[in-house]
Amino acid sequence: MWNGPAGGTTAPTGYMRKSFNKIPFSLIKWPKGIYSEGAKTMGCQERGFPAAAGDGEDYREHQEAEAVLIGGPLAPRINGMVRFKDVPGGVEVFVHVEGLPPYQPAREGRPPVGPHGFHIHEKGDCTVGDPANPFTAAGPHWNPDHQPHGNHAGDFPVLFSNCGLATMTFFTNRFKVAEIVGRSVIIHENPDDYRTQPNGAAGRRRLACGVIKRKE
Ligand SMILES: [Cu+2]
Repeated sequence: MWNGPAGGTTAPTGYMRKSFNKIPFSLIKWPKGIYSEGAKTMGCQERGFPAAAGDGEDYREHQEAEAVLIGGPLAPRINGMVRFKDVPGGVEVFVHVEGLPPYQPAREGRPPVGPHGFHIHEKGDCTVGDPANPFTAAGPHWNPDHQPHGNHAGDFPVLFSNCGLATMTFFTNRFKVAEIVGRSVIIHENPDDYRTQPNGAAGRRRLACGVIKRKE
């Protein structure tokens, strides 16, 4: 539920919800070989991407998962959905979140509110815990290949709030859906700097959490 800006007009929430549910994943048709030269120079072919994207993949094994994001005590108006779909060479991620807090610039040594750090965290546990520092049960960023922060498999682009609404679609070749089921997605209060180690300034306080569940 998105209540609209204070004293403002009501957003067409019903419309957004309805249209969101109807949006299919925009299955990318990877033109064979179109990226192969670039991939060679970038060392991406060891990962089987993208020249060989889809080659040898069994499409019957392609999976989908979903996390319903619920705001915690610091941002109770947040609700949203993240969908994950296996596509050739990786996963397509589709995000729709409403009720994000208004942007506030950093001032007097306090960090800004928004754009919002956004990641997969290790544990699928959205227990609120301490209301002043919620969702710590979700653990750290999911980082299966021990990369520095900024290159964690679970490091996602930040969410920009547009009067509380953020939508985003992106592709990642860092995992398949089967690897993230049972983990969680977290929205943070602050932006991610993508470099503080291990994930210090990755948007400290946690606003919303959702457990990633397989979609049948
Ligand atoms: Cu995070």
